Amino acid sequence: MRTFIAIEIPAAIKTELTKLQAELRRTGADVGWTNPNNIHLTLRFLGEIEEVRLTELKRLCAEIATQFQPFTLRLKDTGCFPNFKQPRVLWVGLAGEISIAQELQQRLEAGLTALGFDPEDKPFKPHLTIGRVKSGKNIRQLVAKSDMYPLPELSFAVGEIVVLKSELHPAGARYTPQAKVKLGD
Ligand code: 2AM
Repeated sequence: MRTFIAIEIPAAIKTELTKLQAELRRTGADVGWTNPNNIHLTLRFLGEIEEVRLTELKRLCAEIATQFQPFTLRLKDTGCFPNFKQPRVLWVGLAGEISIAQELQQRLEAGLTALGFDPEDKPFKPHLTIGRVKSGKNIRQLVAKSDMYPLPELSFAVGEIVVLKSELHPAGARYTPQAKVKLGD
């Protein structure tokens, strides 16, 4: 089962990101836009795991969730991976109590390693992926418009973490929550 651990974002934020996507679409760039309902903050991508491991994964998330109180994040800026010259992934960055998200991610990482999962080799870069660039068509316009876009600094409360199953379909990914654990419980 393809699995990851994430923070879900509220509908008001998705609405704002949909407006950003609509604006960037107008550049005519060749981008696979993330379905706004699928936009989330990934804390840890696990890839394929055996379904039996889900129980220990849920237990770990529940245990770590007790160590945190709800916190606040806000939309910050737009950007892309790996760089502006060759954008592949378009994202919206986050600010606010980001150090708490980082701490949460680090404790998850330590717990996952203790459970025998392979360590993550990439540094944690908190972001919301809004689209994936498919070709070089109109990328200059895309990057310029994304850079100039007046993104409102909307805040949202983070109150839980979610274990999600990811199924890849030609029409797009389908993410199904397997467990939701509230912070502070
Ligand atoms: P992304 O937001 O940067 O695309 C589900 O696929 C989630 O896990 C996505 O949010 C994706 O990040 C993240 N993820 C991290 N590493 C991944 C990988 N190697 N393959 C697929 N998704 C990955």
